[in-house]
Amino acid sequence: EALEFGLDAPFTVEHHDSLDSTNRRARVLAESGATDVVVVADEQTGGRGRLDRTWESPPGGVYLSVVCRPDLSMTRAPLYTLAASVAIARTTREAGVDARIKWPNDVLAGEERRKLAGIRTEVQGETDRVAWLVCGIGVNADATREDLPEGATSLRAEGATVSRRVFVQRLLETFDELRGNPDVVLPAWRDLALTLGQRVRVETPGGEVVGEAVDVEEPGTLLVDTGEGVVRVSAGDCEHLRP
Ligand code: BT5
Repeated sequence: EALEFGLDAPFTVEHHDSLDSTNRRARVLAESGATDVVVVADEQTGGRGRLDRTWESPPGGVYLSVVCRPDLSMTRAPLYTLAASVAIARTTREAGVDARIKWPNDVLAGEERRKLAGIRTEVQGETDRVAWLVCGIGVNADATREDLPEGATSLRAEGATVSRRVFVQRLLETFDELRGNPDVVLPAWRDLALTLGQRVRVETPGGEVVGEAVDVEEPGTLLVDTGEGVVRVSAGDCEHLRP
């Protein structure tokens, strides 16, 4: 079903009432050569987080996946996750809700810094050339906190007064402006980041890194000052520690 979004961005939107996972559907489209297609669902029955985690996807959320074919090396793909997090945070702030970014892929909202949104980027290609990239975005919208996992929040629970339709529209327009534009994405990310300046513990594939998060650099690498030097972390789970 095609939905009239009246988008000011070059995307074709494919809308579903319910899907197992918009990323899964987007991967099928990507494999068959599609680009600049956005798969949107009102609920997911098998929403995925990073790795093999679950993304709880009750009805009335924003679940979407953007299929892109950027002219990009594989190592730079995390720039798309950064662009998505900036787009989510900006769109949320436009809706009157305080939102900040937690490295690498969370958007937190409200004074309690609860998780409002997450991003799962999947990418396929050769080392020096991305074939396709699927940027999956989940934003809790109409759900109450009781319908969501512990520590989560939604646009509605934070008092936002935006419809899901307008939110998706603005989100996609902002994402389109930012993608592939590292000179804009990185400064915008720094401005919205909650992680920078904090003491963090990052679980990386190579072990744990503890220290102060001092900066982010291309393509999304977190710089952590451990006291014995600066460690560059390109992937992992980050926890903000109390000072
Ligand atoms: C993420 O993973 O945050 C990425 C989420 C991406 C979801 C979108 S929805 C559209 C597209 N289609 C998909 O199938 N996925 C993408 P991660 O950083 O691994 O965080 C996952 C963890 O967040 C879980 O283990 C829970 O602890 C928590 N969580 C699960 N559902 C949540 C929700 N609705 N709101 C807040 N936190 C949640």
